Amino acid sequence: MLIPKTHPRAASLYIREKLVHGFREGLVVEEGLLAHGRGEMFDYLIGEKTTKTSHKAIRAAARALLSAKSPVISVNGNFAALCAKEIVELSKVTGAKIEVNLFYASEKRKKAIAGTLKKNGAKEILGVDPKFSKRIPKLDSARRVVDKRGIFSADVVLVPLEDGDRTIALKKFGKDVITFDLNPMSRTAQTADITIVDNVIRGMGLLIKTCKELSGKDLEEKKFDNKKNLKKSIGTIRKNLRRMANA
Ligand code: PTJ
Repeated sequence: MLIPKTHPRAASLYIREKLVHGFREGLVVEEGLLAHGRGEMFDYLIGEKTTKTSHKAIRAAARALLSAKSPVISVNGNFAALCAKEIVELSKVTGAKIEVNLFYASEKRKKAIAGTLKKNGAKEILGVDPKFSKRIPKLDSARRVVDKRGIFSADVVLVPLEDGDRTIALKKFGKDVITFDLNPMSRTAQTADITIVDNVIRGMGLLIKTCKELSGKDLEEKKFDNKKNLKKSIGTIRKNLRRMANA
């Protein structure tokens, strides 16, 4: 990587390089590069920083993960390329299982992703052994195939970085869904129980830190209104656009 730290866009160029590296390593599919471009655009619009609204969602997500009975972190190619170390750490802090679940499913890529997570310290990776496959009803994409020890029997699922109909199907199947999505208007963002409108690169570290702070504490239920939070994120984008248009 040849990006000088003083470059005005060093952080976002570094994230892009990480993803391209993941692509060359066989973790990320070509379409994942396009998905990243969508994310970059929304990151620009939210100001390339974790907003107050996102901090609130991160706290709600930490509570939900820590109080879950069987939490699962669902991992796709982009998430593995950007956050392998953090996925493993979050799993250790919360006791969540890690499951590989792909839209563009291939056995080769599943193995590559599982291998990267194991290199980063994961002990067990679900979603790679067809012996345990089950189907989520009312879902057409390859994402419907899940592990019966993981997403199938989970109560809370972290589903980052996807704009699709899986969240609705998971909700109908009785799961609580947490997502990271830079686009507050995506289908996943709009249908999840808790949407963290932040880049996984920034948000995952903060989620881990918050889980560590709350771990072992009394997690009395706190009201979290996702719709209200999403409206605030859209408001931030609107404000930034207005500022840019008037500059
Ligand atoms: O690895 P696979 O086969 O499961 O495929 C994964 C991709 C990402 C290709 C697939 O899930 C996909 O096509 O995603 P979408 O539908 O483009 O949605 C990606 C969503 O994530 C968009 O709403 C983006 O704004 C958002 N996003 C992209 N990069 C980031 C992000 N959100 C948080 N952090 C990011 N770094």
